[in-house]
Amino acid sequence: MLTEINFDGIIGPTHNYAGLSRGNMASASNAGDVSQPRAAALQGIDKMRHNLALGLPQGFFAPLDRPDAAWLAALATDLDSAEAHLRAQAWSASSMWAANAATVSPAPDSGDGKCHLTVANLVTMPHRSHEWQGTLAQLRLAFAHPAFAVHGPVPAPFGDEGAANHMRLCAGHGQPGVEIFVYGVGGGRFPARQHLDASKAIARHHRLDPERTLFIRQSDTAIQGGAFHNDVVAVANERVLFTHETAFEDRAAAHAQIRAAFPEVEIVEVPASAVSLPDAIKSYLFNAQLVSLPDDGGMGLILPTEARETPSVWTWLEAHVAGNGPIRRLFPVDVRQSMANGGGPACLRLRVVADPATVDPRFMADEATLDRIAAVVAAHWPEAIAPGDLASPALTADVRRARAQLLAALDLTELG
Ligand code: SUG
Repeated sequence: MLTEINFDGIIGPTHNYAGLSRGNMASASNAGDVSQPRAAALQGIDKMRHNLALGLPQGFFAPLDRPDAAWLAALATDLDSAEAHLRAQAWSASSMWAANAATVSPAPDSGDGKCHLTVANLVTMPHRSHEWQGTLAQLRLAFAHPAFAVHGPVPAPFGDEGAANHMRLCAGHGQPGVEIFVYGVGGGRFPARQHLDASKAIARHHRLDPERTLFIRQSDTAIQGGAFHNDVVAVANERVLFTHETAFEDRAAAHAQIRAAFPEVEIVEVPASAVSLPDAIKSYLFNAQLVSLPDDGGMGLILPTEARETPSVWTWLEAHVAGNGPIRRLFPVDVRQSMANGGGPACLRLRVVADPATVDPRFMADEATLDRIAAVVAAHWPEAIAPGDLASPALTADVRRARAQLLAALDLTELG
């Protein structure tokens, strides 16, 4: 049975605030703060527990090997002598944001009946440009079954940031869908990270039907306002598109294209007059997991607690729920450590529609597995990392040991 599985990135022991992502307001404004890797990872695990308790299938990816000594070696330097900015880029735990791991096209959308995954090249940001090798190794392991086709990255310079700029509309997850690729056009103060040529290459690799594939331009207003990925201003689930008024460059044309390709769509648009773009970005209202609830057939929104603390956002949401909109329930979750780097609940997960029996079971979560992960985190993840700590050989040894303990606990040492 095809079902939606959310794979969350386990937040790695090197989680820190280095201000590496230009155009990402949270990353920039928290640069230099002291991070709390242990609390961060436990927050992520609690989110997974929350979603499991709702009856939603849950998987995970392991953190990558950081600091990335091989990447520094390719730059003819090492952890001791690297310039501070390169050292920070080698240390980043940014693979936690699994929405940027890959673009996924479920089997019913593809000409060959396989579920296709293309690992994201993430070339726009140096600290993320060396994620794809470790991510690809993991995708090849998790999705080794012939039900899947896993592709390498689109070549540079065509920036690809994975599922964060991709939405799917469908009658049910296992039904054929319409896939929407959202791209940006560069030239502004902040970079457009998703290139149209990358999105089109992925659609070809995934053998998508051109009639059911849309390419829509993200608005410059959104990008320059700090929405560095489309999933900061829009999210889709089944027949519902939940979006901010300013998400698309040509709003009317985008909505018309979507309605023409998928007439059953329900577009739930939040007007800028009700929630300003800065409030939407600060609260991460749209960086929520819009999920179909197994119990009652309605939809729920798993959103950051920051959304509840932003009056315009909470007022709009409560009115929507009271007014019988398609979002029936609101579930605030605390992922503050990730939020402070610009990663909300939706950034932390990659959606894969598949039969769970075809996924390597070592990547599937249940309560017992999450207990095991939490025990390793509690015992081995650093409590705090200050910017100056990245030069410490002792901390480097600690974080390497921490990840090795986790891989051993998950029987995933081959990712070593
Ligand atoms: O790529 N932050 C990430 C956040 C990614 C959010 N993902 C989605 N929207 N899907 C990014 O900007 C900050 C790291 C630092 O500054 O240390 C960072 O990489």
